Amino acid sequence: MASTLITVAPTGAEADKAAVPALPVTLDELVGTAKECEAAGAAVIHVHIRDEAARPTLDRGRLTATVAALREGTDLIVQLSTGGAVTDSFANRLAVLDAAPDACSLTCGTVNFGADVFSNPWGFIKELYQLTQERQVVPEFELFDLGQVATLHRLLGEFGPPAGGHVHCDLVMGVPGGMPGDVPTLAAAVAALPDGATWSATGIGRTTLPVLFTALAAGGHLRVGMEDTLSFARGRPVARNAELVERAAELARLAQRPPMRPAEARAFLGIPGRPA
Ligand code: KMH
Ligand code: ZN
Repeated sequence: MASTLITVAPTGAEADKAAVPALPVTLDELVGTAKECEAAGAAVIHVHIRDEAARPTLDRGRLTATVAALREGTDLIVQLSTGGAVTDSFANRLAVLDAAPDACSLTCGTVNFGADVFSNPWGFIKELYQLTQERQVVPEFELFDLGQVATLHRLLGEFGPPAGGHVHCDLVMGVPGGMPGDVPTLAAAVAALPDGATWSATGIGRTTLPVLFTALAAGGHLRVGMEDTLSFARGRPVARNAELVERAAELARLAQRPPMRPAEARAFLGIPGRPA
């Protein structure tokens, strides 16, 4: 039976800990969340970290310690964000790979991001991609808009396949400024992906559930977490990341595509197993 890859994105760079106390921002909170989410059915964790004041940071020492702690405490595939916050420099975003994660995000173009701009010019994309190939870090191609799918084709055409040899994408839908989180847009994006690529989808904010149901129906995989939504239901804030994973896992089981476990996910994504 086919299974469903569930990624949890527990923190993000945007939500404010003071306003959202359930957001995991310390290393202990992150590892605790990761354990609960693994038990609930996640196989990948998409990681943004915070500093001692709960502000987003790309501090190399903290990133390295985070990768080590997540590996120690879980079997999850550790995917570091190279998107960071909209204020992060390209140099710091490239340096994320120094923390030697299993995987990283790689966004395929610039997008309006609410009142901000999430900047990913071609020069940065190709430098980051070549670095992932050199370091053998498996990229997940984050696609916020249909034009970014064209850039993904260009990237693969010019620089060849990614580390691990398999192309896996994440459709990030419903960002104010990116593609909407609806059925026709998801269908169009999936139809435009490179042959052989697999994909997950996540819907930001109120597009979370429509995108989740559409992705399952279309044979895709799922990303959920407090990076993408802070509401479990209308008027009911998310209490724990794990409840979003539990809901995704339950729906995946109902669709007869149960959650993929981390070892299976490693084989699926082309990520080597951990040394014993
Ligand atoms: N925080 C956003 C500006 C990624 O992680 O690669 C970018 C983002 C994408 O979250
Ligand atoms: Zn992210």
